[in-house]
Order: sequence, then C-alpha cells, then structure tokens
Amino acid sequence: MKNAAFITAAVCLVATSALAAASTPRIEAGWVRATPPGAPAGAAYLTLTNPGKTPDRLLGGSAPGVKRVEVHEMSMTGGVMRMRPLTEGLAIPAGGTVVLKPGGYHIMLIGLDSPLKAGDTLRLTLRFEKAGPVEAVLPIKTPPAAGAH
Ligand SMILES: [Cu+2]
Repeated sequence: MKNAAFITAAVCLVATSALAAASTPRIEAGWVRATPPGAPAGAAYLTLTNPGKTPDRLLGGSAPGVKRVEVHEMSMTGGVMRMRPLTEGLAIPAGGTVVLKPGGYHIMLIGLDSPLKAGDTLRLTLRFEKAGPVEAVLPIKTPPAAGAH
C-alpha cells in the first residue's frame, strides 16, 4: 500500500516536469562569436524550438557582463547588409523551429564589459513572452569562416 502511494507520487512528479518541459522553448546548437578586444558588441546564434501548442515570442534577454541583449535581424536591403532590432520580438510558431544564424536572425550582445573569449562560455538568459526566462550556457567560438565572406 505504502509502495503504491510512493509510485503514484513519483509518476505524478515525472508527469508534472514533462508538462513544464512540453511548453518551454528549447535552445539548441547555441554559440557566441568571440570578439576582439575593445569590441562594443557581440552576437549569439542558436536554434529555438517551441514544443508547445501556443505560439511564443522571443523578446530579449540578459547575460552577465552584457548591458543589453536584443533580438536582431540581418537582411540585404539594396545590396547593403543591414541589421535591425526586432522591437516586437521574434515569433516562434507552435511546434515550430526558428534558426538564428550569421546573416539572419541573431541575439545581439550590446555593451560588453570584457571581450568574449573563445573557449569560455556565456550564461545567456532568453526572455519569452509566454514561457518567461529560459537559460542556456553557450560556448564562445571563433568560427572557421569568420571574415571569409
Ligand atoms: Cu545585431
């Protein structure tokens, strides 16, 4: 009898955490571009998946040593690469995946206290409209193709 109650409680616990995980956006394949000394800003790239049944929106975030974390879009306008902050946030459809990558959407890290050094990690907290804050620890890397295009 005692055992049965314990098992029920354990099953409930698992079900509850599975439920929470089911609606929390997943942050995968994330990385931060290493910056040279004195660089005022950096960028982070990652893949966001919304496993929930309702759309969510990435609004911004925070990271230690970074004054402002914004969601930006890079696009070609009249042959010129431009970057703009997504003031309304970045929509992530229910059950959908959005890729933030060089040349497209990215997380802008504005106002760096110190350079982002390759080999270090950055603890990035992303803020979602519905899911709230979601934390990820991202590796800082120098991409092999940096400056190649
Ligand atoms: Cu940007």
